[in-house]
Amino acid sequence: MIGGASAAASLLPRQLRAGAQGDDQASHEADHAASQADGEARHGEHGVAMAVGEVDTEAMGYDPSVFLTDFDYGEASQIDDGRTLREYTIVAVDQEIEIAPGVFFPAWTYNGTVPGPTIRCNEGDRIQIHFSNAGSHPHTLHFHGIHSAFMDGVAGIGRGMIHPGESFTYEFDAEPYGCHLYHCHAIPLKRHIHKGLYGAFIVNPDPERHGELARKRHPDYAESEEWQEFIMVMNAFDTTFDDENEVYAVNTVAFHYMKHPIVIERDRPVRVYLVNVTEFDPINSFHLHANFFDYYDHGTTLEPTHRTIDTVMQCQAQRGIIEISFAGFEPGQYMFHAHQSEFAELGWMSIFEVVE
Ligand SMILES: [Cu+2]
Repeated sequence: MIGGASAAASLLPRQLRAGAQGDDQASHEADHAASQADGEARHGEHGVAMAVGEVDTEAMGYDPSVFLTDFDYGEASQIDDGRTLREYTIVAVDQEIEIAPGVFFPAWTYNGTVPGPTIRCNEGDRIQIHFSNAGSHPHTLHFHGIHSAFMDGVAGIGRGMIHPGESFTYEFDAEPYGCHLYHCHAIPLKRHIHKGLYGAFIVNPDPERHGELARKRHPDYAESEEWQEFIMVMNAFDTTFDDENEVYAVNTVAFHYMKHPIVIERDRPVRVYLVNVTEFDPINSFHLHANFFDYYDHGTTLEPTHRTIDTVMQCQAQRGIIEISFAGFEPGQYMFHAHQSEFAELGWMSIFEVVE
């Protein structure tokens, strides 16, 4: 967001504006006072400027702390050729969501939440997505992966637009293994994506095809059990509909994992499936404090594409897998955030709480 700050700020609660204008001493002090009155825990003497209060996750029917580890393997059955068929049901619905305390956004959603369900399966599985459009606009489901052109979920190609009231079953084999995504491909694309029609699509590598290294990423193998896995979708919201974002997050709710740090068992490795769907800003990033990590671009390799880095950037729809070890580290809070400071101060800031 460039230049839209003051217009946007007038529509945000005072606390979030204070967070957005951290250099302004008066608002900064007001933020401190409001925060202390609220009994909000502060991080450090100077504090981290962020929205105070809580989003009502129960009313919204979406809790980022639950979403983090909620992988949907669908309804599994066996088909004639011996493979596994996985069926998923996705309904597009218009749904208001709360993205920061008191900040509501009129989203278009898959199954009522932003992001939609994290669809996960094993490489080679047959996938059926039973899609219905109960929303107010035509939508599609466009998966990143290898599949027939007819099933691509793009306006004017194959089955094309699914109009309100219509249904269609998308069907394909899960290829290639990796960390992918799905989203609506209706026109205008930037509006349909930014309104909330996206989710992650994870395909576990098959150890029988790719060897031992694949085992640590496949739930049927003991080597995967020690891993602490999380899905993180970097997203943002244009609350004023001027093609600039006012609120940034991982998994939708600004500062959620600052207020509810992600607990990590120190001596078990961490794997983050990271997806960037941020609209309007060309690049987002993930930066970890006090540690380094390995990165697998698109998740389509079993050897890291970057080793020992502490920051990785992704353009829109880029994604990858981050692997972190805190083994032997001092227990405590390890921050991670977008290294675009503006995004961090407007909500994309989080904490790993590393415990022994
Ligand atoms: Cu759409």
